[in-house]
Amino acid sequence: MNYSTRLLAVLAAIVVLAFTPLSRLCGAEEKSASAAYDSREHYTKYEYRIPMRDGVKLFTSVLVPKDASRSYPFLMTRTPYSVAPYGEDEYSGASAHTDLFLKAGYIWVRQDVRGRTMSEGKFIEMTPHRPDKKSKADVDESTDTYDTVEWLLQHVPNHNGRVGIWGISYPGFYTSAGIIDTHPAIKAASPQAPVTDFYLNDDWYHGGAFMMAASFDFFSSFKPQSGPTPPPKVRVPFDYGTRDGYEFFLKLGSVAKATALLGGDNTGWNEGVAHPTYDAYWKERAIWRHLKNIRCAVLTVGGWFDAEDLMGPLRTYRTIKENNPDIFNAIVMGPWVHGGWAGRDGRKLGSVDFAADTAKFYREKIVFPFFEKHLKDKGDPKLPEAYVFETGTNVWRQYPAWPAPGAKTRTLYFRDGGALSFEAPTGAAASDSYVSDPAKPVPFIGYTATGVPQEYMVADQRFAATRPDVLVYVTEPLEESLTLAGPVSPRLFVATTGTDADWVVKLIDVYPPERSTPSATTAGERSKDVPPPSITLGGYQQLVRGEPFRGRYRKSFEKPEAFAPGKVEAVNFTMPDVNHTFRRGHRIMVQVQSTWFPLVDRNPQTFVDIATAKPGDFRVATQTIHRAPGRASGVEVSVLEAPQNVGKSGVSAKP
Ligand code: PG9
Repeated sequence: MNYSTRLLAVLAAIVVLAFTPLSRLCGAEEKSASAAYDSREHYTKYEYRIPMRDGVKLFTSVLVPKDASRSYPFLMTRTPYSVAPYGEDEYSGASAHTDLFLKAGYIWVRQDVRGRTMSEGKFIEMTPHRPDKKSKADVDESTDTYDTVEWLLQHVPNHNGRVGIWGISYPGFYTSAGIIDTHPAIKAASPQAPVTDFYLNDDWYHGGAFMMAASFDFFSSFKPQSGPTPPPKVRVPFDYGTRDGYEFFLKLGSVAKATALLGGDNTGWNEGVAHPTYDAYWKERAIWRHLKNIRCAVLTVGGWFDAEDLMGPLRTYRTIKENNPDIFNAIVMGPWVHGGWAGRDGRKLGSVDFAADTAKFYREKIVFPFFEKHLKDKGDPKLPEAYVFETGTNVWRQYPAWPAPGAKTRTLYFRDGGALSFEAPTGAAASDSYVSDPAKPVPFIGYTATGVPQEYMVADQRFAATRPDVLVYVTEPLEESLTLAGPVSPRLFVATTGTDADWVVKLIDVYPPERSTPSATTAGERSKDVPPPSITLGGYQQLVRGEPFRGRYRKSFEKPEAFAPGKVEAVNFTMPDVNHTFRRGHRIMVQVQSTWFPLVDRNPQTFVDIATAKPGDFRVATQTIHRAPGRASGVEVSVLEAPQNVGKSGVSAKP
């Protein structure tokens, strides 16, 4: 997650006015017509240091509407990323994501969480929830939220007694954690891209593999602090000394070397790297295990192309549904990157065009009406339990639950000659092999960049398809469109000449060669590192979903196990859901490889501690994928025969 991504995520989480001039935060930020909206004219800003039950004071900015002729609900976000600018005379411009609310009138609350920026106390990564509280010293995000709400209700005038909470990414985690044992005044919450389990596919580890480039980029700017500390006037991004992240991390060698680059005292990074298995450190931070006793309406939001916290919203919605069946609990999944629903127009990502301003539709027709209904009894958007954007056809779908009811699990099998088919193999033993060399890992993007360019989640995979260390399986052109609506689960039968290996599986939509639609990106729009846009999308291999799995965890994330060289073993894992239609004439492709660099740190392909692996530990290995009866490798998908026709994007007719 590069710095500007996180800033956008924070900005997007601000329902209260961003106090930093928008133009400085995200230059490319859409300048909505209402960006002229002047909060200073309509709101008075106050800053408080609110005492928690253990005495720690949390810095809280509050904007109160000047019009005292009516009362207003609170809308709050709690963040580790600062509520700058500080000072009761410091305001900043609205954004596309906030002006709807600002004009409608809310008491806007933003709080530095415990131990961050101007708040007192000790910051703990993803504060573990304390289910058995015995004294005022037993605090967590649920108690800090409860105490903050109590204080606001008693000290802020003109409120209507109701509170909403939301936030994106880390602020999404604080939203989820804050509604456990919900304060009675909290009537609505929207955890958005909520960090939900750092080890099970949110941010740090995916399939047990370390998401190195993103984590390094994030922690290079998210530093520990001791005591209330104002944010730096100017944030200086980490200097990689090159624009080529692939070269940077290859030269670095092992993850342990990165620790030194971050100063050696970066507790967040150090803790994450020190726990490569799913141990108590991660389990006690897995907030989804405590999403109980929630007594407010919940609208969870996520993006199908969120490189950071895509599993989080899916897991949050599912767990809240299981544990709190009597509340309004809904999920929105759009064609967005991390936080992309907040400030951008949600029309495009890289070369892919979703044919409508999906983020504007979400803001105006989904999240704004959600809070207006539950915090003001104004209107009723009659939201479905699942409001999901179907990529490929580019329409919004409404379902009574997610995954879409009626979806059927089928397996796409790897077949002879690189074929991919719903027909299982019947012939004699067969397999495909490739040589995986950690010194020449498969890049995750086909151009140079540092950090993780967000568009990689839909990028053209042709740069990888031609590599000898990438297996490619592809269907014939589809005679009928095929819609996937649910998880994607690789089912592999593998062997390696090493004693450990990573298995990266990528589900890809191959456009027909004659497709002439121009690419969504134009010269003016692409970021510094995105390649020149393909003038047409003919033959484009769009990544739909891709994830790594570290083979040593095939039996348990708690107890890694070496491979016996040459022994055939099952490697099964599940990738985050998709809702994608492969149109008629397109092909479905699956690529399999054992490196994905530097998105994922390299597996030495020997059974050693990876973070501290030495150059001699990194060995070439031959990886084999079996595809014969009884060892029929493939990918399980959720096929939805007849998705409900909801109409053009943004116009949701009743199904
Ligand atoms: N997903 C980002 C993150 C949170 C916590 C740790 C590491 C990364 C974020 O945008 O907040």
